[in-house]
Amino acid sequence: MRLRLLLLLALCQADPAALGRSLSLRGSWRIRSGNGSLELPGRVPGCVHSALLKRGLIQSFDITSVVRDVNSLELRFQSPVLYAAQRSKAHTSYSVPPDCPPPVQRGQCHVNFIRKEQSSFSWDWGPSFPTQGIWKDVRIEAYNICHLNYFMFSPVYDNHTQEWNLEIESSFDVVSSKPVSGQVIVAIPKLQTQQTYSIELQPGERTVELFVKINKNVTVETWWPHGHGNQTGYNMTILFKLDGGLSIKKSAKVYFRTVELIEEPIEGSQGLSFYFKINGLPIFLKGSNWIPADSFQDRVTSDLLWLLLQSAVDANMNTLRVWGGGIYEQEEFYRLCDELGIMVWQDFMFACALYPTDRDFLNSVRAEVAHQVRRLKCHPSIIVWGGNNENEAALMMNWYNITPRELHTYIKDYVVLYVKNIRKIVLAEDKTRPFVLSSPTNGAESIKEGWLSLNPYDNNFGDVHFYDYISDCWNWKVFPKARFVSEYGYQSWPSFSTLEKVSSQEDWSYNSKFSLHRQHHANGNNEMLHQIGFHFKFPESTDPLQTFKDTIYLTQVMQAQCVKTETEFYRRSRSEIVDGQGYTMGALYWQLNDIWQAPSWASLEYGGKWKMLHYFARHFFAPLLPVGFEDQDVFFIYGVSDLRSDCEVKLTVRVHTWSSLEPLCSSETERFVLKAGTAVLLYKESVPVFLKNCGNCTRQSCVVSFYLSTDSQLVSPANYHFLSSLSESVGLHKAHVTAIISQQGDTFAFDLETSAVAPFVWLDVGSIPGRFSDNGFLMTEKTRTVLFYPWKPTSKSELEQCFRVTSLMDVD
Ligand code: BMA
Repeated sequence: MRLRLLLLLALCQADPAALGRSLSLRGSWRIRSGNGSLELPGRVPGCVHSALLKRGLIQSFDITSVVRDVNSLELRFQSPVLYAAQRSKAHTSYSVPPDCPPPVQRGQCHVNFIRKEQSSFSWDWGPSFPTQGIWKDVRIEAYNICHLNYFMFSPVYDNHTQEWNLEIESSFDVVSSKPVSGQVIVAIPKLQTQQTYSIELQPGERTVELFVKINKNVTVETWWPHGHGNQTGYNMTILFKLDGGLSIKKSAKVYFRTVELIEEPIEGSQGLSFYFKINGLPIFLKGSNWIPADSFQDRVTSDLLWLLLQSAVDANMNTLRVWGGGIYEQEEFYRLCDELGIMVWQDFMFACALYPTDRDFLNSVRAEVAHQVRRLKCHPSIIVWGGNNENEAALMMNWYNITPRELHTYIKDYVVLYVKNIRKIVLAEDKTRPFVLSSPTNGAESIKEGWLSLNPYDNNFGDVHFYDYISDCWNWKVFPKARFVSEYGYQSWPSFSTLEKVSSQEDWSYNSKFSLHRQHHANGNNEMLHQIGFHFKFPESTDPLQTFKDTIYLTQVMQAQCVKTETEFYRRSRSEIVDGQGYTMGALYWQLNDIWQAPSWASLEYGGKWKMLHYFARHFFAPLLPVGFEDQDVFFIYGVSDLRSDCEVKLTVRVHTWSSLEPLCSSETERFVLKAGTAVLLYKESVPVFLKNCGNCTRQSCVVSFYLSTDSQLVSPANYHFLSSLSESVGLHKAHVTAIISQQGDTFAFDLETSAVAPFVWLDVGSIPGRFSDNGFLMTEKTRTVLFYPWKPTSKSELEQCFRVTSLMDVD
């Protein structure tokens, strides 16, 4: 069919002066087919397809005429690697870096030219598996009146009337040639809310918007993040009763909560705050960053997602950032986050690259963004949308050596993609949560500077990412006293039982081909040794396999201790401004989970086994935590509370000598009130005075431990502070730790006994799935009971067979 575009020019109405310059031809046109069989309205800019679509004359694919009794469906896939290369080659006007990942990643090139999981072409923690195939559910839908394409809802709180409302949008494809009318009944029984609406759907794509007022005589219980309250949700049903006896029923869970991102001036500090309020309450975001759970998404089961997300909650996390180099996760992921109270910082999938903005690319992105926002916006867990990962930083810190002359082209592309398209679509589709353009970003300040800041890592604005593998991580002074730290971390190796499954004997050394091959971060293996070298002795066993296992253990000890020091610094910075910096309200370490068996920043190994860091996270993210640190020979303890109410506690400080299981000194404060949502100084003492008052202590021979308690009960984890590097410690003996295992219902008790003080006691049951109640701990008492929670049925004898214990002095 030949089509003609007709413009009805109202020349007589145009400004005559304008005729001499230029006259815009934008606006309403008419489209007529060559043979005149069809005529319809169109728009410029626009295209014939969008005009036909708008009129309902074409739909995504109508297969009515080709369907037979038996059908064969053939889908052809082009190599994503070749496709990306072709698209990059076709982009002749200028290059869009980076072309290829660093060689150490052994990956594929030009991933920024294809809308597919960016890390599937390799990453610094992952392999290159550029998958292709139908990786999500696919179906044929048959309908002859209309079809419900999207069903979306947003609870909205009316500050003025102090009432909850629910905005429901239902988008239909009406294929009937006549209007379809009927009734919609919305019911939320627990909230004693039921409303009926009459609707009429014209042919074509139609959206019905309903506004439901929640019965104000019933108290609506809000959804709270984990650690702050319940995750109450309400069952809702919607019934569309339409002409022709068609009825469509939908049910969903509705959760009510508000979210605000607060960026406002702070007294005594330059810049702006950057923190989230949920239901009006400021909340410190604690957690980590989520990457795809497998290279092959079809292997990601509900069970695996549950295991990983439950592990996040068990480690006292309340937030995960779905990082922009991965995928928009499956429905089950967000459903679990809703139910577990995990807040989600949801990136759009753009990471560590510049991106093209040609028409095809933008069209694809627009469809992607609109679809994801519609699909996901009903989830209370998602509290913020993020435009991309590190692309503001990539441009402004000039990662790709762009000359000043070329910069404006890339800045223009950045603004087109993230501001004029993604941001615009998100704000139009969803008014119930904030949108930040990038991570890290300076937030409002970046916007003020023209959407990109000169230094997106500014501690006084927005969020920062911070990595430093060179400085000693026990020195908190190297960490940024920023408003919000959304990425930071250190690598470690996964446990031997995890590696063993994908390697063989010749691979089991730190410098084997295998070890180098699996390390995708340049110099990563050396950086781990460098950090270990600051505080620990290297393994010197004559047995090479033992040396490998000891090195793995030390990388995990180092990582756990580094991330602990850093996280505790951020948590104790929530209530103070020091030298103009502070009010830190978020700590999300890099990264929660692993995509394969390899060294990485993760705290959960591929398959879900907890690394030592994850056990540490359970402590350093605890709602009540005493944090110890030193500054110029003075020892401080801060009390950090994430609780919603004040609590009355006392602080106990103990000093142990490495050589004895009896504490040397112990002191206790009076009971005091630790205010809700604060970090305050509880204790301050000069180290020499402190040591002098406690027998013959020296920095090398003693260690300090401390905890918060009420009269009868420990209310915080027991924390500790090392007064010297452990490689310089005096008096530590090799500890002989034994365990008696007994079954107690679904769990197993490990009754431990040690012959000496033992740092970093690591209990390992190899590949038996499950986790301990605690692990990697400092054992200063003779006995201790630890529970093992199996994830699959196991037995006492199986556990006894696999059980190994390692503590620091075993490494020699
Ligand atoms: C950050 C992330 C990832 C990366 C990690 C570790 O920059 O955004 O790109 O894997 O650091 O290098």
